[in-house]
Amino acid sequence: MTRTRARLPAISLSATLVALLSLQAACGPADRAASGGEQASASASPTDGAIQVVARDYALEAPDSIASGWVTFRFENQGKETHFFVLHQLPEGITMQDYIDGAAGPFGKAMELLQKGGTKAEAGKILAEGLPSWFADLHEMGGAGLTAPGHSVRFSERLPAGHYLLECYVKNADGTFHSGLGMLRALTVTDAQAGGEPPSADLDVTLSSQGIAVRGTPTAGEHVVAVHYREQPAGLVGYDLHLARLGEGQTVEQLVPWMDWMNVGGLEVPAPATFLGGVQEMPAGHTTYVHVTLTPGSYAWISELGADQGLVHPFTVE
Ligand SMILES: [Cu+2]
Repeated sequence: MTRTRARLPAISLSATLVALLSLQAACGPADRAASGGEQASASASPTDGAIQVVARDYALEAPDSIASGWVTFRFENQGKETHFFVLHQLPEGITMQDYIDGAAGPFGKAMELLQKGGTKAEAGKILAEGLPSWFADLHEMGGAGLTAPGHSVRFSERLPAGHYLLECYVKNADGTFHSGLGMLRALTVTDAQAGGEPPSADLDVTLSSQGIAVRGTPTAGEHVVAVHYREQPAGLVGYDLHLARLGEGQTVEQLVPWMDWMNVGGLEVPAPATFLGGVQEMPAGHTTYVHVTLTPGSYAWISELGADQGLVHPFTVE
């Protein structure tokens, strides 16, 4: 199990890269995302001071640059599909084009193998041997969890200065990654200090290989959840946290395999739950804060990585 898990992060990242390859093939979207300037920048709301990121089918609207330190995002899904955004921090001197170029060969080969029925472990071996060495210095630095159409999520995280990519790699029913349709965008985090502070939390969630540990009672109403990343497995993608509301006939058993894009139908919309946001992975030792509003019903906290290995926590709100 350990060997399999160690490879999962690298394989999960391939969702990102396959999407980038699609972008490269299309040329237009890659140019647009790289320049950043052609997309309308969402203006910050005067009422809450959060950095606004808007998802549409298929684009991410956000500022071109923001200050570093504790920052608060508000991610709003104005599309008709479920979306998220991850924040990839690029190593010093590495550009979006380097990222695309470095990934093209290995991920193309890995995908080809998977489509022919190869195993995840075999695909992981291709990636481990083929990716450029700087991939080890690529950091996943948070972002918004899965968010259903018409919903939004507010969260705070501490971001260092650097060059980032925002990406949604949820897939359509035909297997097309959203980033391949335009949901990829560059973001610069400057040396200027945002000056924000983390909010006070009344619920705590801790992510580790032991699962999702929750402290506090998720009653109906508004909560601020502190998400602690106690450990992250080796690799480029780690544990994250999404809040799923389960409607009539929807089950955790259906949801778990959906979280893995490499499974048949995995990460393909329509999602088998109504996602109410969450926070993407950050390195071990970080804490992020996410605002949630609960009403009576059935829910689950769930991680994209490791959901089938215990990182799922169903709960009921009375
Ligand atoms: Cu999307």
